[in-house]
Amino acid sequence: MAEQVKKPVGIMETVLRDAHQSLIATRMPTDMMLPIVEKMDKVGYHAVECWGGATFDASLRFLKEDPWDRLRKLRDGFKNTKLQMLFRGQNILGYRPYADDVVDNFVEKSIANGIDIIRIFDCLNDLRNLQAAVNATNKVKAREGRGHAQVALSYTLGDAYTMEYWTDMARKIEEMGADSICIKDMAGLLVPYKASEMIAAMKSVTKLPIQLHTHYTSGVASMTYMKAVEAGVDVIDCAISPFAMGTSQPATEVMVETFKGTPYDTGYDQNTLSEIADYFRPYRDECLASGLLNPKVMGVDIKTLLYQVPGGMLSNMVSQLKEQNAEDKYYDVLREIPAVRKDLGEPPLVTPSSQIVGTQAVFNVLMGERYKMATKETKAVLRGEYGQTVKPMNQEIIDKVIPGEKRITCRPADLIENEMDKLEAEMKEWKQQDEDVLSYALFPQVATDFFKYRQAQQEKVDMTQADTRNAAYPV
Ligand SMILES: [Mn+2]
Repeated sequence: MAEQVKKPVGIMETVLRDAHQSLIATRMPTDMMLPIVEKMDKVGYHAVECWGGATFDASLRFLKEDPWDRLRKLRDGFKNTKLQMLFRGQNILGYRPYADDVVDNFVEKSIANGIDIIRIFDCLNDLRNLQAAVNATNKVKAREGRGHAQVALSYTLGDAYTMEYWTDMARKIEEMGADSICIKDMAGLLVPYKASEMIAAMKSVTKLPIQLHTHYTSGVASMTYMKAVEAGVDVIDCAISPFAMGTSQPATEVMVETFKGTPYDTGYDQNTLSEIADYFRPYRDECLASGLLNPKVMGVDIKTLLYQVPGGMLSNMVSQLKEQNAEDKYYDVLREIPAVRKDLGEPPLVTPSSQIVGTQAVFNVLMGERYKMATKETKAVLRGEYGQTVKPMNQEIIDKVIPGEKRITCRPADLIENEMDKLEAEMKEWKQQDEDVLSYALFPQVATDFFKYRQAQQEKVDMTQADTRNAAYPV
């Protein structure tokens, strides 16, 4: 091995985004992050992930923090390290498709406030839904030399998802002007030898760097990373040990040690990493003591591999069934999920398709008749409003749920008129910075509540504390 050419693997540290999203419902406050930034900045990480839909939502909703302000503070602290965010394609950080002018503006402001790398994904892997965000990033890059568009493929299993499918997508991503590719395995479904095969196949058709993202949920993640690195993957997503494993990512220190002395050696200093772990460990203990971190999510959930359903989706489903006093229907719903997924064109299960498929499956079982009731979102998927699925949707279900309705075959956002002016007009009484319009665009009610709270704080009025209702965010 010593004679092999050196090819250090990069690590993206997820503790400031996905790790706390996966383990403690995205509740890490900015004040917890800032004291360790200077040390983290010394490691030499490929990037630090620090922003995304759930962090944005939870900041406004539960922590009563301005997510833009968090980003600016992190940017101030990270002098050498690239900052990365997760972006839901045309849905931005929200749950519905937005007009291109909102996508454009959001990308502009994200980079202006400190983001370097934007990881853009679509819940249907419909690349048309990613093009506007990629173009917007490239526009900033051409102008300012900063900004990197990473297109993420949501990894999933199913008849349609052959090696030809993945290599074909890799080619198309290169053609659409992206800077790198991510394989985003939300549920930990990618097993080690499959990862070897997939990375090698993708590397044979594209020159773009490839980054792998997975979760430890099913227990295979570190083996998957090892095989992927051997097959040539460029970057892996890891979390510092106190916030690693379980539904989070493999531990950073473990991966660093694994590749030490090999051609893939990261060169990171274990002492620095150890100091970072020391910083986060008491916070982990605190989260365990308060119940925010449930030891249940730290184990291996083999059901993930058996049912191919992301962990977060299972827990949502259990709470929906509980509300209806129908917990005995758990296995009926588990069987119904793949059936609904097939009806809807076999999409990957990731926000928001995971919620749409899961909720419809619960309805189908509880109503005693499939699609007796369809959710607004199921109807929208069937109409094509979320984009094109890799397989055709079930015509019988289309005829039953949206009889005679017109379906969309173009890029959905082509039908959405620019909306920035309208959004600004709706919220202008609260606007203190341009970014506020974007917060409002994504989460109108939550952002408005935050603006009221902020104003009350500024006027020193004592307002009711943040809503602490538990919410789970699929990752
Ligand atoms: Mn994730």
